[in-house]
Amino acid sequence: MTTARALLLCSLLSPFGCTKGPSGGHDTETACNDGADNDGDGLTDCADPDCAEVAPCTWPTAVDLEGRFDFTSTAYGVSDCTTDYTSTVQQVDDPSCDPCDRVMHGTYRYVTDDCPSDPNNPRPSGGSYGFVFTSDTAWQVYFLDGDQAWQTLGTATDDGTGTLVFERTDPVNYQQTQIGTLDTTYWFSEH
Ligand SMILES: [Ca+2]
Ligand SMILES: [Ca+2]
Repeated sequence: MTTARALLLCSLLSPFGCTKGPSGGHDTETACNDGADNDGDGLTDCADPDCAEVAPCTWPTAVDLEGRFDFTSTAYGVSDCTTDYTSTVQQVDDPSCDPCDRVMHGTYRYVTDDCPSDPNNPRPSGGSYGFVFTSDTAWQVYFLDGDQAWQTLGTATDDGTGTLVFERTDPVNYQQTQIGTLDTTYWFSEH
């Protein structure tokens, strides 16, 4: 029997046919995220080429992040300021973000920071981000806040160059008066 015919028969008979080897298992990796080597070829989950096209194997495990907080003052005597940081966020095992396909954590390197420091609220040394990979060009982004609660940030969308950009603008209040606006931007790109 030719190989092609054997494969066709195999697929027609599946799941009763197509066993191979002493393990008697499947002939392909049937689940790409169960921690098991389903077809007994020594390659588990994403390490098996059978899973090459299957999420979550196609999802990134490391992403370069640039973050910017850009404060624009509308109050007399209050200056504009900007905080920029970079990070490489890496996949971590964190099931606490319930909807997330993946959680990534990274340490920050501050590039620019001319905003006033607050001794009671020092700059974070790193951060955790959660992602739902809605599509290749849109990700839902979550952020783990200082109280260890996941906050929904919104959608990062492809800017046309493969970098996914998240932007939002929030009012900044001081003693119940708005003193300016804060533009938050994250750029996520392939590591
Ligand atoms: Ca396998
Ligand atoms: Ca598997």
